[in-house]
Amino acid sequence: MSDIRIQKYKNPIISGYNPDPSICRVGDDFYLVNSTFEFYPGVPVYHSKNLVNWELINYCLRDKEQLYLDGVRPSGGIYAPMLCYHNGEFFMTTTNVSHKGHLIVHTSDIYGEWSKPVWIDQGGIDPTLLFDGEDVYFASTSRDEDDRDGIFMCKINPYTGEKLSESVCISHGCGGICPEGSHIYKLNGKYYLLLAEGGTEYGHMVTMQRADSPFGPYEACPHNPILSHRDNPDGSIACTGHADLEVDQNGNWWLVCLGIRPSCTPQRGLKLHHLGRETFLSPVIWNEEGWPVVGNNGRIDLEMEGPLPGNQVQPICRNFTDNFSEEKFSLHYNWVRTPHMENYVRDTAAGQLILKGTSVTLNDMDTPTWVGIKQKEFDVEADVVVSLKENFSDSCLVSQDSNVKGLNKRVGLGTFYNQFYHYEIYLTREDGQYKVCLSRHIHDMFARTAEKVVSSGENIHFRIIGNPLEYDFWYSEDGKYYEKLGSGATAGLATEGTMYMSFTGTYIGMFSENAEGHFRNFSVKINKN
Ligand code: 6LW
Repeated sequence: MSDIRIQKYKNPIISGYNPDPSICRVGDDFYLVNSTFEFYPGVPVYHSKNLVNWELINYCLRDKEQLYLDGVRPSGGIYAPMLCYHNGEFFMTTTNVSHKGHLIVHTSDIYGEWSKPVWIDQGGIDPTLLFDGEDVYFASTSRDEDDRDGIFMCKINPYTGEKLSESVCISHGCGGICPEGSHIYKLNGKYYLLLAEGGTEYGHMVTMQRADSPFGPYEACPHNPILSHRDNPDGSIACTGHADLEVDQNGNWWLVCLGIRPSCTPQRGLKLHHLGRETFLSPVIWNEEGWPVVGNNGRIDLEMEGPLPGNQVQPICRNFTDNFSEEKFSLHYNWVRTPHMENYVRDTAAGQLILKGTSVTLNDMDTPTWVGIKQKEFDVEADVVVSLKENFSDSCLVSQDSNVKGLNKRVGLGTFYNQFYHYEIYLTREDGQYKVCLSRHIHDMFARTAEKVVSSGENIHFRIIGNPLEYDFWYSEDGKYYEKLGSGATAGLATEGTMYMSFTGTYIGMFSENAEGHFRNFSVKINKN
């Protein structure tokens, strides 16, 4: 047994858009999964030995049968997952709210391919599994005959998805709206039901119940909610909820949950976030009455300490660089819906990424030629060198709308939340001139807000400098002298402001539309503030 040291660590443990975490342990290895919605691949798998240093090692869902995303609306697709391990196999269940609902995949190699999906005929979202002797229980949210939200459960065959019992309501929660995110644990002969309630916004909370049978009746923890920041509106963390529990190899308990870091200071009186809902960690102790106590009496902080398992916590570096010398894309790259990979060429000899744009743009509910990484901190500096190669004549690029002429042929770098919320600096050519431009899409407004003529379409350096409140867009023709083209408020990409309920976070990515873009030396560095 490793000597157990109380170590300090920083939250979030997995930063950027990584919501709805579920964790499981095998020996002294921890694995964690998150939701992915309309982004590809589906359901990232992270690995850690100490619960603080996490490595992205795989995705559960890749092929079309596992992950159908064609035409999926923003924040549709893959909702909350659950990961567990039983008798040498990993099982992951989640919901594709845009295609057939709840699915289960399994594998004996978490670094390898996952099985074809089986589908479960039960409503709602937020599925979870409990292996209990010969029985496998499947629970999710759903609605009863009075249209009341609740947690419903049935027995299933996890390999076929066959229901082996009727779905019955086991809980309506502990009084909060939207009881969801259920996980069931068998401890000391009792069944513990962990829920998210209050909705994933600023009223979010985690509740606990327990019963002698998995089907209840459940009694509520006397100090519910066991975790919430709903009464702490000006804190540096908010919206904590949607949790999962795991015990480490030393017998110490831990909770992972989602939370947000508001991008606006309390003085601004606004509560906005654009990095997405992130994954946080807290130590848990069980009191004498057999109920869990999370963190600092139900609150967590950006800096915490606990008897972390495994090795010494290592410094965390969240910088990302890609000189395109490797054949494969890093696992940190994501795409919007299922990509047409023939439009993405890693030209390792020339150290460049060729993005073959099509007529699909960042504004479309489709698959643009775009690839990005999650923005992991507020203070970032993103850089790339771009060349515009034209494979269309000017004549076919007359824009449908004369005042956005030239938006058609675009290659560039941007901050992307979804098709209605994105800012980008890009290169175009119109009327025989090369221009660098800044365009911004917020709600139903999409416009070019700045432009400058440049001498060529070759090797233009783009730079985005982000801070909690603003993105500044810079360009250079020689890589030495940079000129600021314009700015965009991070508030324009905040989850709270989206005109349709959304659950994701901001990416920094490269794109091409109606032209071919050649990209070199892409990097996103965290600026120490
Ligand atoms: C998730 C559910 C939720 O499935 O949001 O608001 C969904 N609550 O727990 C997407 O994260």
